[in-house]
Amino acid sequence: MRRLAVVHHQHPAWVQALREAEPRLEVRGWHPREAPDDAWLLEAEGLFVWKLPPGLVARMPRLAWIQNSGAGVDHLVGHPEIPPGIPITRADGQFGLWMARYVCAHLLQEALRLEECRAAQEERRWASKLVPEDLTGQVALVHGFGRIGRQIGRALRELGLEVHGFVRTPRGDAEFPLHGAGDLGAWLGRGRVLVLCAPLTSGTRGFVNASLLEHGHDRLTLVSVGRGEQVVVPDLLAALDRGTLGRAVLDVFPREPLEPESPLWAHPKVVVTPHHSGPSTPRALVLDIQENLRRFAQGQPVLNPVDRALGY
Ligand code: OXD
Repeated sequence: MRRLAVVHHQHPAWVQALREAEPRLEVRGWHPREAPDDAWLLEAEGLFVWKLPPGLVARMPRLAWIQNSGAGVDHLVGHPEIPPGIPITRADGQFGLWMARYVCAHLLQEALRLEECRAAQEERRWASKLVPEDLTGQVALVHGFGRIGRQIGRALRELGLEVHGFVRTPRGDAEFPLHGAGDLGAWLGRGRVLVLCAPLTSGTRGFVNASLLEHGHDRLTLVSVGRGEQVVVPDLLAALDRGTLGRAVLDVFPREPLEPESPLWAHPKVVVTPHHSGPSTPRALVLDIQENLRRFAQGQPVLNPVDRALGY
């Protein structure tokens, strides 16, 4: 039986889901702060992990596969302790639907003027002038168009928006126009909403900065669900204050939890949520990696390892 070590702050739930998904594996789990059983780890060939504790990989001489417990692998791809030949796989299948709901919920809250309706209700005021905004034909710009971005794009299209995807390498697509990420600035002026859901790489770190945001306008809403490090926070605040950005809905931050003294908390045009747009549920995530669990149990190479040079 091949061994899969689970090192995760919620290891009992993951161990149970992984054992159920692939009974041919021997699965054991530890909290990242707990000392694992070194003798058992010596023979383990697989590792299921979120934040990699320092020194762990060195205790696993037979390690042949790392499965990330989420979509973003930015914390793993450049990790100096992981030898180059070890395949790293990610799991993003469950997040698209959650994140699509998140993006649509925040956009609809604005368009339907729900906060103003609630305020009017509290004053027992019949606010007949609170006309909802028509989103039909308005432009949604989705930066990052893998499985997650596409699902967000589909949901926005169902709401009536015209969706454009922005990707590292522009390509033809049967469903949506896809542009190079470098063209995003030229599109910002037309955008009603800009969704950030690309992986964090050297190319996306800090790319939402003053020079991009100067192309925006005061009715543009930015929704960030990928990685906080893609947004330069002082530049974002300056854009909101200057009116080249209308509102920012932020689920991810350069440092998490967001520090109490951050100006983002109190800014009237910022919505802060606690990195909850794509919750990981063991059952759904394990379904997404079922085939690789099967292959690993049978000693076959896993499918779709991330490209560590590209960073995703
Ligand atoms: C992920 C996350 O990358 O939860 O999966 O942020």
